[in-house]
Amino acid sequence: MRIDVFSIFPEYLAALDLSLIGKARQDGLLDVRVRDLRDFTDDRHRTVDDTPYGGGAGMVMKPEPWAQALGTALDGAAEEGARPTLIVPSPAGEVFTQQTAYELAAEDHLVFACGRYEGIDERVLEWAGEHFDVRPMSLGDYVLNGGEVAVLAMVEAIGRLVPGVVGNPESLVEESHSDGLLEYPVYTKPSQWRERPIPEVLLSGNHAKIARFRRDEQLRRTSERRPDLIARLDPSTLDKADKAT
Ligand code: 6GU
Repeated sequence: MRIDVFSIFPEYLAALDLSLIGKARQDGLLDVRVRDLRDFTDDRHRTVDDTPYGGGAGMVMKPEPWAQALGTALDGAAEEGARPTLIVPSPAGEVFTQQTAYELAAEDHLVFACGRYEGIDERVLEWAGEHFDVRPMSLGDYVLNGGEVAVLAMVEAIGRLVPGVVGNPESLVEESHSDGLLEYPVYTKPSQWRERPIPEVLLSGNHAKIARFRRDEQLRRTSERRPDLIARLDPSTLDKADKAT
């Protein structure tokens, strides 16, 4: 998978050299290209922003550097006529979920356009729609100073779902959100710690009972912490014992 990221703070994206995603890059599974938006300006001051038409606080990102930058993401595109997905991090976007991560992990080419200030001139997104599938995306209902931290989160969530990136794909099956529920609690040695034993069933060797215990804990936790997720569950994913819980 090819991933282009454009930002005026490319140093923020240095974390993509580390850990699982850094390893996937080294292994050739992810082709991540981070570029400085200012390299696509043509004035002495490398200007990327200007004052908003209609007035108001803050600055708006100018269209010309964005058009130059996004044009280079199309240049080396996999095939003629391919439409890469352009993700624009914004608190005004659609909420990014595990479902979104699965969808995007199946794409060949993702492009991230990190806005700063009050955002990017809207005409850039209109123009980009001619060449990209444009998706404004939000991490949740709070405001960050720019898209960079959101891109770190999204690239990690998407990249780990690309086949081969996570060594043991089984670990993707039982994690939070994979089945619409939060993950069950986990324990390791010692079995007794500061007067706290682990739940006895985990020592029983009874795999059916352990599975039932974990499933009940998932349901209990999710109801307590995220009732919104329970309301959105597909009823066909619940078994008889789930409904009794
Ligand atoms: Cl994706 N961008 C910014 N700037 N703020 C956010 C966000 C994204 N998601 C939540 N807040």
